[in-house]
Parts: sequence; C-alpha cells; structure tokens
Amino acid sequence: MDSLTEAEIEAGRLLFAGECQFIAASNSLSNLAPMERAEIAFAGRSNVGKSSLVNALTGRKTLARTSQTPGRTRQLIFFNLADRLNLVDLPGYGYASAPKTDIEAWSKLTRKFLVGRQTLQRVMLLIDCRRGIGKGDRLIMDLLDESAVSWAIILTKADKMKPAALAKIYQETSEEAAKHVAAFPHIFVTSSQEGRGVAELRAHIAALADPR
Ligand SMILES: Nc1nc2c(ncn2[C@@H]2O[C@H](COP(=O)(O)OP(=O)(O)OP(=O)(O)O)[C@@H](O)[C@H]2O)c(=O)[nH]1
Ligand SMILES: [Mg+2]
Repeated sequence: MDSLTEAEIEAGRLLFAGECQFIAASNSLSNLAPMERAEIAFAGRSNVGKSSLVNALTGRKTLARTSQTPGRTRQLIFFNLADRLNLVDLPGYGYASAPKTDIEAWSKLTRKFLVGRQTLQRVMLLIDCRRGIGKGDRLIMDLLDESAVSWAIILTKADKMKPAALAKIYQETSEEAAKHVAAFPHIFVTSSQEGRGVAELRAHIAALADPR
C-alpha cells in the first residue's frame, strides 16, 4: 500500500522473522487449534498458492506443504507465529478429482470455521491473477459478508502476468470487491516465487496481530 510507513514495514518484517511453529492439522471442529490469539486465514481455490504464500511470508520454504497437484492441503493447518498470531492454511475449493464425500467434508468444515471463529481477524482470499474471481470465490465472499467476517483479496502468481494485463484484472477485481460490505478496500498483489508484495502483506498482517 502506498501509505505504508517504514515503521509498519519493519513491524511486519520483525513479526515474520519470529519463530513459527506448527500447532495442529484439523479435520473436524473438535480438533481445531485452541483460540489463543489473533488469527489470519488463507482461503481460495485449490492450487491458487495459499501454502506457497504462507511459506513466502514466513520465509520458510517447506513450512506449509505445497504441490503441483491441486488438493494438497486437506486439513486446516494452524501455525503459531511468535505467540502473537495464528496463520491458518485452509484446504482449497474447486478441486474436482478427490472423492466427493471428502470434498464435502473439507468444505463444510472450512465454512464452519470461517463463520464461527471468534479469533479470526481477517480472511485473505487468494485469487489467481490469470483466472480472476470465480464462482467458488463468490460463494465465499457472500458467506463472509453475511457472517460479518472481514476479508481481503490477494491476487497471486503476479510473476505469470504482464503488467498491462495485471492492471486490467486488478481494476476488475477492485470493482467487484468494492460491492461487498466486509471487503477490505485494498487489493494485494503477490508473487511467492519472486517475493513481490510479501513485505507489504507482512506489514498489513502485523497490524492485526496481538500486541507484544
Ligand atoms: N509462478 C508461480 N507459481 C506459484 C506461485 N505460488 C504458488 N505457485 C505454484 O502453484 C502451485 C500450487 O501452490 P500451492 O501453494 O500448493 O497452492 P494451494 O492454494 O495451497 O493449493 P491447495 O492446498 O490444493 O488448496 C504450486 O505448483 C506452486 O509452486 C507464484 O507466486 N508464482
Ligand atoms: Mg495448500
């Protein structure tokens, strides 16, 4: 964001330089991580780059498991960042080749988590910049609006797109997001591969963490 100060960028860098520990991999409401601190969840279509972004943010290449094959993250994965914030890597939606009953179970759990988690400060909704907002994304956007959960869009894989095309999708995405009551007004643009937008996103997230 243009308005970020050096101090805010530094606060983000410091937080994410802190220790990051795996807490839990949950497959049911009964084994979610305890609500001990502020949380940020990463949601989006399968293969959009959620796990890669968690790794880029924390500077740890293999913290969250990533994959060429969509549907890699099948549980809600909780990480404790410096005892100030939980990062939650969610299973993606729109993944067609898993058994239908499995998909239904993950989506149900993910939806329940998103609407019923008091510690959740913001849902980062990842959108592949080459695809733009899709049907599954719109369902989540509506769900979050209805539940008054604050959410923000991140356009991922910016390294895959030329500047002019990226500017166009940025504009379209901003216009659509602006129609939603619970949407954060700024759209983030990232590349986990090249590190683009990562420092800015760290700063944004650090502002939502518990105080030291
Ligand atoms: N070029 C490029 N590729 C990326 C980027 N981020 C992720 N990818 C690739 O996209 C694929 C999927 O990444 P993941 O991070 O596993 O995606 P995910 O959203 O966690 O997927 P699920 O766990 O299935 O929901 C992998 O092959 C990554 O290497 C990026 O910024 N640029
Ligand atoms: Mg994943």
